[in-house]
Amino acid sequence: MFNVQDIRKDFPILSRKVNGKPLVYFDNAATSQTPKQVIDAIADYYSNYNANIHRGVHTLSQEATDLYEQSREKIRAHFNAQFTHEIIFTSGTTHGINLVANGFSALLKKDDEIIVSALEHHSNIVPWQMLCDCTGAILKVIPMNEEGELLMDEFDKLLSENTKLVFVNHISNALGTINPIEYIIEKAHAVGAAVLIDGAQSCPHIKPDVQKLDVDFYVASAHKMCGPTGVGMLYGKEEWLKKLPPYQGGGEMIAEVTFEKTTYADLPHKFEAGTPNICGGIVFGTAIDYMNQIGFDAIANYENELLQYATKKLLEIEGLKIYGTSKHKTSVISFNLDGIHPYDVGTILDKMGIAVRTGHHCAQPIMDFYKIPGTVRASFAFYNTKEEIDALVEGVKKAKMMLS
Ligand code: C6P
Repeated sequence: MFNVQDIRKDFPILSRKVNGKPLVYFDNAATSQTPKQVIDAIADYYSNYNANIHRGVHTLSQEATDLYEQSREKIRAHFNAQFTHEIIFTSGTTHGINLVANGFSALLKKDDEIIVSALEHHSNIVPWQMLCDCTGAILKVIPMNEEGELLMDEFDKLLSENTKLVFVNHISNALGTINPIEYIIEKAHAVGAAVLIDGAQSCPHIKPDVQKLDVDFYVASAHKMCGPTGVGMLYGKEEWLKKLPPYQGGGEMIAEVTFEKTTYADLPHKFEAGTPNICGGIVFGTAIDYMNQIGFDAIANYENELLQYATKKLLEIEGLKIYGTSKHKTSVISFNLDGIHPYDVGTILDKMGIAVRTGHHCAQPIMDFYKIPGTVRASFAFYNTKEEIDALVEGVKKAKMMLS
């Protein structure tokens, strides 16, 4: 049974005060909060297992290696990858995307085409621009409508035999739109293009099945799903990971090194040069266990309730406009008050203990589309409550009064 008050007891930070007021944390799309199960697992690792992995014959090193590899298997099971070696530990979504982009620099040629969408985070735009700069490939963009939805008719028109790669986020961080990735993957594959899905914003709400999706690459960050910062995962189909060259050279990713020639380690180690975030990798698995124990269906249902409630309440405020009004969206509300800068609203909300994000949310093209400098973004997680939304609504009303 989903009981939000019981769940809140798992998150120590939710009982602290900010500026003398109870913290209302609505910046979950930036990073989620950490349950004590994960905090305890971090302490347990450093108290009992801390050692470098894949290197030592000593017991600590072997135990840490086992925990790390068990976590990789947990991640495989969660995303339903076929093989554990298709899961690469990264430092986060950005790292995963750059790893793939770098790999494709060896496979693309001039005038090959790459498609991204108008809803992308900068980390799913800039690496592809850099890739185009060095290969002569061409970047094309799926446009969006006022509701913040991608135009699939336009996507169909962009596809051709020149399309080699398609990169789209599963859920927009700035607007919350859930993109039709099943359609995108099917159509891209029909012209022989590979697809990378940026799951940074979907993984806190949805349990993706990479085999069912038949996606080529899927990336995520642990810190958006109750885990720590500095760790994430890249799923890649075995055939693609074998084709891509390594991203970084160093320890761990080699089979044999001489000054004449180096051979590379098998997957997944080929892409994991250097000492990784060992503790982070291990407790990523703990965070996934925690979320699965609550259940992704229960999470999605409850967050949708929060989204509907907050949307209705916020729209009762005159002069408030919500950006991103697709029927298919997660618990993100991006909004502005008529004639008031989002930064000012965010600053006043902070004085009331309410944490929201303001600005372009690393998605400047979306703000350009709406011709605004940015928005106030409230993003809800399964540990938030309707009472907290009431506090937000009161806070926004107060901000409006003070700033009008
Ligand atoms: N978005 C937000 O406030 P990293 O920083 O590598 O963990 O994730 C980057 C990233 C990539 N794609 C999407 C869709 C994202 O939302 C993010 C991170 C945060 O919206 C911080 S900018």
